[in-house]
Amino acid sequence: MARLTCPYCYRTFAEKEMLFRCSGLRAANGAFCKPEPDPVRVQLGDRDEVPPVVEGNGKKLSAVCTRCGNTATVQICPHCHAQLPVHYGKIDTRMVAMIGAKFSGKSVYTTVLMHELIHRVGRRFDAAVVGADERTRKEFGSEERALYSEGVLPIATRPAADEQGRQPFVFKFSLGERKRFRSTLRHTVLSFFDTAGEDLESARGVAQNVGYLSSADGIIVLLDPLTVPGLVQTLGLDPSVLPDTSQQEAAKGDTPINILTRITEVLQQLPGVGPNRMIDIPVAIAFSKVDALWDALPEDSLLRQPAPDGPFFPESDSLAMHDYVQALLLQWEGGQIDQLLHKHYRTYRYFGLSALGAVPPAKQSRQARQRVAKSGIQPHRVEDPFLWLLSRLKVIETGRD
Ligand SMILES: Nc1nc2c(ncn2[C@@H]2O[C@H](COP(=O)(O)OP(=O)(O)OP(=O)(O)O)[C@@H](O)[C@H]2O)c(=O)[nH]1
Ligand SMILES: [Mg+2]
Ligand SMILES: [Zn+2]
Ligand SMILES: [Zn+2]
Repeated sequence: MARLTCPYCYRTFAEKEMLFRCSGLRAANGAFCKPEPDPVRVQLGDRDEVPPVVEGNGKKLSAVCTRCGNTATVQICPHCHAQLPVHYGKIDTRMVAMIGAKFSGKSVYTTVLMHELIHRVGRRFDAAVVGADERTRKEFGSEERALYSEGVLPIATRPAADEQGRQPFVFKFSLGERKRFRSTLRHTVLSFFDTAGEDLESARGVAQNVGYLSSADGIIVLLDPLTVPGLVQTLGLDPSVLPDTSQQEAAKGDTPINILTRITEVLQQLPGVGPNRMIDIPVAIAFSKVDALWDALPEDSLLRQPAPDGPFFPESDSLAMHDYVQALLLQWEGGQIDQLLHKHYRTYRYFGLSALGAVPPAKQSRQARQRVAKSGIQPHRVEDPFLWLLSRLKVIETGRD
């Protein structure tokens, strides 16, 4: 039996090791289990009062609480005690990891991508996308509100070491039964971990993400094109129109080739990979913030065209974009990035996207929070890398046209 991977802590376990949480309901004789903080959760920074942990008894979907006699059906991870999505052992889980340099746009991208999946892409595929747990729903809801209703951009994500409690967002993507591309109901659990940029600034920081990267079925690497050496000059972008924060941060931050080199070193340490074997995990190399390049690109540039929106993954459009970005990279930085990817990755593809769709205006003052442009949020091709991974993972069908 294949081992399961917890979408919250990315550790693996056998189905029979799964634990349960007591329902906390009053049993027939009046007994009930009082909620208290769970010491394992407290260590992770979660002090919520919850009913006690119940050991499994061989049955896969329930266990009996020895204290109150109630049947417990809530499955939890044996390592981190997080509540697992319903019938976890029975559904498909795909971990999609996202990683990127500081200031590359990961937090904004996560919020906008999820918003798009829930409100638009879900409908396009006749799929339902929902937060898989209370915390995801609550925290995603407040980040969505900040960005969409209040128009403020997130502050920098704190590094993992600072904050033990930082946990991935977990969503469930459910395709209905009547689809022409799928004949059975199918759930896919998607786990998104928003790394802090600092986590990638040292080999050690990257190594801390190794558990997360090594359990992933697909990886989205987000790269800020404005940090590609030579790009600003080659495109003739006027540096004064670039967002000043981006310039400052980019100067301090890391170049895409350095980031990719470190990620590659981590993935090469996985069992069965080694320095000379190719990495099998599909990797989407997504250039964020392409709106900042639009003015410098011709009107008919592929990076300015919207994506097709049929109920399948548009393979030929995606391949055309891949080739286009590959050619641009050759102009911009002499193809170093492409050489590295070509040498080490069996499956990689380039994407160009913009979560905001417009350059955010400069801040009014040093203390002010940065705001989105007056035109609002107009996402451009944010779902492309994600849909590509889903098509590689056989969750959605690939269109031939
Ligand atoms: N032009 C443009 N700028 C963007 C876009 N998305 C993000 N940005 C800018 O990039 C900044 C950083 O975005 P974040 O999402 O906070 O970046 P991050 O990768 O999470 O950063 P850390 O948490 O510090 O690692 C934002 O404050 C915006 O100024 C986009 O689609 N277009
Ligand atoms: Mg962030
Ligand atoms: Zn109980
Ligand atoms: Zn776990």
